[in-house]
Amino acid sequence: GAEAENADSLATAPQDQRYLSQPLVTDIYTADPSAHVFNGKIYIYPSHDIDANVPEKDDGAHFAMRDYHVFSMDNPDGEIVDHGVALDIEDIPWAGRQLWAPDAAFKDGTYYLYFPVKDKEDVFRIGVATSASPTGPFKPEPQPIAKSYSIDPAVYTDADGAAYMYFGGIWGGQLQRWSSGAYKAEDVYPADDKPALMPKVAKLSDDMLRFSEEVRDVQILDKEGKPLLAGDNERRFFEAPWVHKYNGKYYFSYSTGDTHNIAYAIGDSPYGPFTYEGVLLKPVQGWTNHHSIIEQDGKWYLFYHDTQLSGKTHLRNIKVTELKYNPDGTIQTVTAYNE
Ligand code: FUB
Repeated sequence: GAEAENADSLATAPQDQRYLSQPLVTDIYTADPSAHVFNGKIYIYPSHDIDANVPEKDDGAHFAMRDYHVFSMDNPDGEIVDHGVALDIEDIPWAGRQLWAPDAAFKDGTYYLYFPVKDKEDVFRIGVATSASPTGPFKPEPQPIAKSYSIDPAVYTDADGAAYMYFGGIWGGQLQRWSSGAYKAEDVYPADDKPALMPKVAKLSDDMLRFSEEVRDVQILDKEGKPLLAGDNERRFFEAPWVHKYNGKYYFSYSTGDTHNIAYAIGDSPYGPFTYEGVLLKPVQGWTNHHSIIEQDGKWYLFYHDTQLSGKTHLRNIKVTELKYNPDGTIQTVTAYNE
């Protein structure tokens, strides 16, 4: 209808059958949904998209977000509750601009919110904030996590209690500026026939506030055991890492960015290496594709976003659909559109 066509106003959820799923939230724009089950309930930690009137730029400057809201639901068909502002950029002493895709974790009675934001020198760092409640408000630590850089933190806690942070994003996410180990304000990409820039992983300290070891590369390999190449845009890592475990295997999934897939690779250790397996979510409306995967009551769910409500790449809306596996452990590819 007319409302849905007006890109500047939020429509009430249009039950549009061309879409596999409808937006979960319709009164604000939300993206990059990191979902978790805490105490049997689903909590979602998305980006909160706004129209900040920043002109569209190649490096993503128009994704100029300034706070986070946390959402909860008893199950994916249940009512979604907006718990309001959980963290505001004004309360992060070192933050400059662009509060991007967050994640959350729980340990020993405390909830941790991990978030990427550019510092005052315009360098992306990853921060952490804590709360006694899964919905916040979260209190940020005074400094970014030491030796953190780039974007899109995803924290996976293994069955033995060890927690790992995966992170990184090329292009607007600045990973290509760290090839030397230190930040250089210059984009350096490997040649197309060389190994691609790989996402990063580091084990977290017992207090969940620091890296307890040096940052390592996450190797994503082809079926021959060779690293995916920089020119392999259909398959190589771009941004949005996520890790989950299924039947004893570790699944590393991520966005291929300029080719817009959510791809996945499978390994035997949280550090990898991971062998490329396929695409779990085909491109969605809008440039970005960013997801998370959870299990609740024996069913698996894929949280993702598209731009159904706005038609604009930087004003997204989160969605959820069931995720299904084949008997051999591969994932059935999700197509978000019925047309
Ligand atoms: O939402 C801002 C950025 O866009 C995220 O950090 C990326 O993963 C992409 O979705």
